[in-house]
Amino acid sequence: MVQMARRTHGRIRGWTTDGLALILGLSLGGSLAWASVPVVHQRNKVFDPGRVEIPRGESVQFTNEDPFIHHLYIESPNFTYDSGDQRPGRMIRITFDQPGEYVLKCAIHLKMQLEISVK
Ligand SMILES: [Cu+2]
Repeated sequence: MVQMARRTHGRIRGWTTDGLALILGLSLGGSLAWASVPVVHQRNKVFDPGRVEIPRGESVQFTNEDPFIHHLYIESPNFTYDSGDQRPGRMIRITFDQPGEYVLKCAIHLKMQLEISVK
């Protein structure tokens, strides 16, 4: 899985999506800081990358690049989240205000897991 995340192909896709996020952020009146939000791709029923570390108060953006629905959720003692249906192409941002180690899962694809470390 680590090797997949390091493929050049993955990097190019990442740049493209960041560019799109920048354009969307500007068109929505957002600041340039919007583009610096870490992006996690959902592709082939895998989170890429499989782990992210962010400072407290920051957001992570998720992009469904699969041709089918995902459903993100977090169940933790100090933070719960449920995205509902995440249709293909839909971007979701989740903000983490509490420090801790979180596991983000997909309610549809049970093997999909992402570790999120909030410092
Ligand atoms: Cu899924």
